[in-house]
Amino acid sequence: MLPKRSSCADRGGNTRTMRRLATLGLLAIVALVAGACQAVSLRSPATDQAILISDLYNLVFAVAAVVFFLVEGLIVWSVIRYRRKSTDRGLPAQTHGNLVLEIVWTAVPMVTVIAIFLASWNVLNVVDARDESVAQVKVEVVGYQWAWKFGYPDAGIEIYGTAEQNPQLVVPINKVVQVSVSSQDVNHGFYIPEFLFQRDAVPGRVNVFQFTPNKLGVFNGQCSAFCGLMHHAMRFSVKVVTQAEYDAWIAAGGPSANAAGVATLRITTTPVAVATPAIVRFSRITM
Ligand SMILES: [Cu+2]
Repeated sequence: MLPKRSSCADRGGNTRTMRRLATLGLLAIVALVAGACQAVSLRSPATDQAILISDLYNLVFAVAAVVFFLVEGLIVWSVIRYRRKSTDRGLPAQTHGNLVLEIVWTAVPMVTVIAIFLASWNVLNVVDARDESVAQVKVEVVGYQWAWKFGYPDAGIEIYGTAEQNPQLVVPINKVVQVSVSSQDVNHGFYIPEFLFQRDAVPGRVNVFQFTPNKLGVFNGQCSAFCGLMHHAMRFSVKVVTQAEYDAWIAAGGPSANAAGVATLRITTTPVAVATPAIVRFSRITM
């Protein structure tokens, strides 16, 4: 029969267990914060509007992190500080109500939520704001199963993508670009992660938005609405170039027939009929 452990040994064991739990908790918090920071910084904003959205994300994340550590810290502190000891008999002294505490934990969340609401409202208004008179490039985007059409009405250029050859939108840096997005069949979603922006492409409706790219480079986009079996093929990209490069691109009539990745794109001024494969044709269910 094993000898019974003394209460001193019990306390020593409890202390070691608490220390191990505290260490594990600390490691978990560090891993969580590191992972969250990486997730937040995965996409660096590439438009003026995206910077505002990114700042809003970071603000909300910072507030959420403070609330998390405050609440979890108080819970852990209470559990450790007021845990039952071997010498305890019965319940501790009970406290009912604390006016100051109740005012604080009502007012602080209220002020926090109102501040986040006002910041979000401000960013939403800026991102959704559009003024046709300041648009320096106008683009028409049409989604169809399973690609995109990009049109430059002022230059008479239309680019039709296919599921195999994803189209590329070319825009100049630091210029206000106005996009009119619609669909010719089902709902699609025009989404560019680095722009931190998505807008629905809806049949029979034209959604208009503006953005100002502020980084040179190629930014990949993807249809964000599940629109059928080949939804995954609805990719595209946005190439941000200098004004001189953009002017040369427009003067050349759009993508070069010899350029890699656009060789099979059709450049035309008349819409093409887009065939829908039988395998992805859906019929309406009527009762
Ligand atoms: Cu789609």
